[in-house]
Amino acid sequence: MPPVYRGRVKELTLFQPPTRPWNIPNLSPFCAKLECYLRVTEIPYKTAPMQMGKAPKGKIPYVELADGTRLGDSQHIIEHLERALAAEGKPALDADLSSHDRAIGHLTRRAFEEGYYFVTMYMRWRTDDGFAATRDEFKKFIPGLIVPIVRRDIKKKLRSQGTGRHSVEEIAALGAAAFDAAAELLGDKPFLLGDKPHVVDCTVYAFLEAALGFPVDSPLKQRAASHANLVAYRKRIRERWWKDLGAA
Ligand SMILES: N[C@@H](CCC(=O)N[C@@H](CS)C(=O)NCC(=O)O)C(=O)O
Repeated sequence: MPPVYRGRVKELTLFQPPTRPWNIPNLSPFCAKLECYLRVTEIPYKTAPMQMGKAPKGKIPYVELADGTRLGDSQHIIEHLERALAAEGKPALDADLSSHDRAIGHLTRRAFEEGYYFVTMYMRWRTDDGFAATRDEFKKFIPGLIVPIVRRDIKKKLRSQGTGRHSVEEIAALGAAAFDAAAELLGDKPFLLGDKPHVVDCTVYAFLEAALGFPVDSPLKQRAASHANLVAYRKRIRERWWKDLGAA
């Protein structure tokens, strides 16, 4: 497949956690989404470890543009870059979408980012075996003593958001429904909305990596892995844009 876009938008710096845990792009699915977008669009970038105090929205990812402007929120950053590509007369990743497909992409993306995200957090932080694997990765870049404090904070947030009130079985069913729906939408197409990737693919790919790459087995992981088309989709994107990670 030819490159989707050979960009001239100037090099930016992507601030994110500095590791590639479990042979996946990033601990943070939002960082993985944005980095995937940068790779697919061939926008030049370098990475640097985040400093939360400098994050414009207090969250990761955030970027610093060539002119020194800092932007936060993966989607805000992508929308800025989509406009920058269009201003250069280059096709933005989602420029070819019909309004119907744009709506499907938007709703699918939001289902993962605002719904399934909390399932990921639950599996990593709320379950004891999930936490053991997560703690080992966090200890690579934050002091080990802080990790239980982060856990306490995340468990509190999960409870107030609502996901933390469910049993692990209920969570597995919620998460499975997201992958069942993504598999149905993908069907036998190469990408969710057709023959080429769009922003929604960066999101779904990032969450698929988080689920399939997580080293703790669970009915949820098994359900995601049971969709042969999703497994092939992950492989297709890795082989094209994440060669440096090697095979899954
Ligand atoms: N809507 C944001 C969500 C970013 C987000 O939730 N990032 C998490 C890491 S996956 C974070 O920064 N958490 C730290 C915190 O909430 O303090 C985006 O798309 O960038």
